[in-house]
Amino acid sequence: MLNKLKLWKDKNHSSNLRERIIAIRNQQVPSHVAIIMDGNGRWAKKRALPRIAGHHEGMKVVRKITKLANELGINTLTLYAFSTENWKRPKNEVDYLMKLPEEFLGTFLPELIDENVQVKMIGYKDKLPEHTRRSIEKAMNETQNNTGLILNFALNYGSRAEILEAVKRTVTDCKSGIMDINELNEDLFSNYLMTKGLEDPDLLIRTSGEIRLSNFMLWQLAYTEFWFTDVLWPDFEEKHLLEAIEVFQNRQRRFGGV
Ligand code: V0D
Repeated sequence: MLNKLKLWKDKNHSSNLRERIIAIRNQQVPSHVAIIMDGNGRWAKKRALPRIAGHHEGMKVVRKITKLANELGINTLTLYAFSTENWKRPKNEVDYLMKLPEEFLGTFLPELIDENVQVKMIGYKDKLPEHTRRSIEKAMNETQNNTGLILNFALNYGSRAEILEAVKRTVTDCKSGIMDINELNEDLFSNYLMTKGLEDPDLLIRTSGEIRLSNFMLWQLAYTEFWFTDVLWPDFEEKHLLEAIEVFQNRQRRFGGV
């Protein structure tokens, strides 16, 4: 394409994004958006690249989408980065994935701090390699007093295990008398989940054409709007998040009402 034409198109494209961001911000923005970031392996396969190349590309998209979520005024962005099932993948792939938090934070933590982002995590921390856990904990510590977007990574997370764990601790507290079983309700039970203190998601996005939950936030997604796309996570762009939120806002307008 002619350079001039390409420049014109880029400029036009970004001004289109700016207008959409403003329009979205003028309506009800989903407070908590959760994303199942699927399709990194498929993206790599299509290009005859190793799967880890897809994961690396996906990491860059995380940065882009975090920035946009912050600009949109979203309060919490939960990203499903690694499930309890993902340990079954080849060792070299798992080893590589476990280096991504360090690489991501090594590159982007200063910017996140600059943007007032709080880094959080849900999932079983104890099973993560020491180096992975330490870099995430350092980021959580350094951003804990920030008041902007909560960037919440679901890592080694599985929802049934989370619920079962919560049930066990609830029973323990009932037996010891800390909790009265007759007082136990949905709100009190929620405090036993890993998402304690976080709102339930308003919008769930899953990429890569899979239409299922795969053991993700089963309790928390009870009233959530779902938006699915065939776009693979490494191909996910700003315009896709904007589209998801526009659809969300249209549904709210049509069904939200009284
Ligand atoms: C690979 C697509 C960022 C999904 C995104 C360990 C699969 C890129 C993180 C990250 C992953 C996690 C915690 C944190 C900071 C960054 C990440 C994993 C995979 C699994 F504090 N991207 N990313 N973690 N991928």
